[in-house]
Amino acid sequence: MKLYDGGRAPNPRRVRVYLSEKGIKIPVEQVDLGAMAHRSAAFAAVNPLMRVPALELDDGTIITESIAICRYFEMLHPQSPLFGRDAKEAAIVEMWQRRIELHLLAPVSHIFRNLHPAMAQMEVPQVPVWAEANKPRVIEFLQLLDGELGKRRYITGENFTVADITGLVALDFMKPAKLSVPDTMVNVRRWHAELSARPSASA
Ligand SMILES: N[C@@H](CCC(=O)N[C@@H](CS)C(=O)NCC(=O)O)C(=O)O
Repeated sequence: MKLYDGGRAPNPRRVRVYLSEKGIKIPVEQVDLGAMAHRSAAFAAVNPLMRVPALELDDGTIITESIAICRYFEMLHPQSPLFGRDAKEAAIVEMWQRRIELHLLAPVSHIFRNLHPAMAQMEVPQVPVWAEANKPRVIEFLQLLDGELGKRRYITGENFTVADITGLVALDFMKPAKLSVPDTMVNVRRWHAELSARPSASA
């Protein structure tokens, strides 16, 4: 088994944080995104979408999509559960994971990719107006999160889950995208501080 990782990029980090939370260690191969190694013929043979992370199993099966990779390990290592403990919790975790992925991680990513000069080679063409259009969407969703996080410790309840991992990675990714959580959003700030204090945050 081998995980194709991608340094500081947010999606591979989701998998690393998940594996760290679970205490799972697997062989890793770094794919140098800065050098565009993910666009090489060799890596395109692994993932034709030319994106990381990707997990290669011993039988040659390739699994891509960060959450699909985490789910694979969750079935093998069900304790402690990060995808919910019963039908209702699993649905709530799925709901928040998707909401955070679609309404926070994705818009932050659009902003970073379409404005940052370092992304000019990867995001072709860069569309600055699309980045700007996403800025208010980030704030709107953070407002929703702030209200929810006033009611409970983690985004799905009293237990840390994979939805919090997507939240941590998305919030951290705001920094290189030159965005910040407004001071007034005390609940998001408290949540971010708590997630950042977990040992897995350094993964
Ligand atoms: N939906 C995929 C997204 C994978 C993805 O977009 N990865 C980025 C790094 S965070 C990438 O490989 N980008 C390379 C590129 O855009 O050329 C997942 O959840 O893993």
